[in-house]
Amino acid sequence: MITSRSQQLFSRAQNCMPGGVNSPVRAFKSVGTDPLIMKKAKGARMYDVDGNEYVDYVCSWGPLILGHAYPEVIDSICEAVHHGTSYGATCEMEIELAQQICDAIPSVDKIRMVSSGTEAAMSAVRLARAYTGRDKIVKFEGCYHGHADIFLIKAGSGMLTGGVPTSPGVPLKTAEQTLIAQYNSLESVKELFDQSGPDIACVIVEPVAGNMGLVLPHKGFLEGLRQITELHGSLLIFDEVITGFRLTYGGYQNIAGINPDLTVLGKIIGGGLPVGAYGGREDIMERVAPAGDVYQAGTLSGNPPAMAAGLKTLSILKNRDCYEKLERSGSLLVQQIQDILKTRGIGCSVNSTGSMFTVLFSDQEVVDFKTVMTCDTDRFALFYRELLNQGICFPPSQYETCFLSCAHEPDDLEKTVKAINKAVERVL
Ligand code: KE4
Repeated sequence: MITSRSQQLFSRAQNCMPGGVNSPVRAFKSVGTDPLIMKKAKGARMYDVDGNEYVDYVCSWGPLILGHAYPEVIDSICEAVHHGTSYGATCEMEIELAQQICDAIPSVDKIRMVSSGTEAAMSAVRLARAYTGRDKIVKFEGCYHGHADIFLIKAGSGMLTGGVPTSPGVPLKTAEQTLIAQYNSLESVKELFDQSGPDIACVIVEPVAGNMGLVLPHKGFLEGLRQITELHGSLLIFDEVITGFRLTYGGYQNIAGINPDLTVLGKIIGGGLPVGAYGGREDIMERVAPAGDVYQAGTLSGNPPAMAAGLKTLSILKNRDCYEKLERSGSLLVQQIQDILKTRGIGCSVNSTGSMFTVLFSDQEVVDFKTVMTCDTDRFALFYRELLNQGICFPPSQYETCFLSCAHEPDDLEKTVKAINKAVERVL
C-alpha cells in the first residue's frame, strides 16, 4: 500500500532526480510499486512520510547492524560534529578506527579510509594492477563491487573472452580487461587463468555473495581462489563491504581462515555514515600515495563524524554479545520461514547465514548467477508487496539480501513470520 504523501514526494523527486532516487534499487522498479519515502527510523522500525510503520530488513543495505538511530552512536556523532565536521587534515579518530580494523582482521596490516564501497573497491583494483604490473581482473557474474567502470561488465559470449559493457558509457577497451567467472566454479576461474594467467592482476570476490540474493561459497571455493591466485602471482581481493563485521567481529575471512591480499570494506565500519576502506598486506599498501606511487585521494576521507560513528559501532560490536543475538534471531526467523515454505511445497527456498537471508522464488537451489536467474521475479514482487502491506519492509529486489539488526526483537520476528505466512499463502 503506497501512501499518498509518498507518491506526491516521489513525483516531485522525479522532476529533479533521475528516476526520483539517488540509487537505482531504491526506485522499487522490480517490485512493481512506487517507492516509499521514509521520514524516520528507530531500532528495527522505519516510518514513511504518512506514518506507516515497517519492520525493516534493509538496514540501509547492511550498515545499521545495531539498528536505526542507536543512541550511543548518535551521541558519538553529535559529540564529534560539535568539534567540527571535517578538517581536511588527519584526526585522532581515523587513526583509532584504522587500528581497530587492523587489529580485528589479521590479513590487514594497513588500511586507507575512503567514502564509499565503490571507491574502496576501485582503489583496491588500481593498487593490484600497479603492484602486479598487470591489467586484467577477474570478477564473478552476479557479484557487485560498486559502480566503477571496471565492475559494470557482463560476461561476453563464452567466459574466456573479455566482457562486454553492461552499462552504456563503459568503453569496450575497459570491458575487455574484465574477465567473468562463475561463482562457486573453480573450473571457470582456472579456464580464465589458462587463457590469460600472466595478465591477470587480481581476482575480486564477495566471500559470501550478497548481490544476487544471498549465495554462500561452496566448501573449497574460496580456498581454491587463494591457491589459484598464489600459483599465478595474482592478488586475491575479498570484497567484504557487506560481510565486514556482519557475521563476526572481523571479516568473513576470519571465519573461513583465509588471508586475501587485499580487503575492501564499507557499510558497518561507517556505522551509517559514508565510509569505505581498503587494506591488506603492508608491502602492497605501501604502494599507496603518499607512501608509494599509486594515487588515490578523498576530500572527506576519515572525517570526524563518520569515524566517530564507525568507532562506536565497532566497539559495541566487540564488547557486547551482538553476534550471539544476531545469530539467534537469524536462525529462529529463517527456521520459521522454512517451516512455512515446507507446508507450501516447491517454488521457494531460503539462503541464509547469521543475520543475512534471502527468500528465493525458485524450485532450484540457488548457488550462482545461473540458478538465481531461475527465480520467478514476478512472484517475488507479489510477495514483496504483500509483506509491505502488512508492515514488513524487505529490500525491493529478489537479488538483494535481508539484514537483521541487534534491534530486532521477538515481537518484530513474530510480526514478520505472520506476514510471511499470509504472503506465501497468496503467492505460492
Ligand atoms: P557503495 O559504493 O554503495 O558504498 O558500495 C558498493 C558495494 C561494494 N561491494 C559490495 C559487496 C556491495 O554490496 C556494495 C553496495 N551494495 C549495494 C546493495 N547490495 C548498495 C545499495 C545501493 O546500491 O543502493
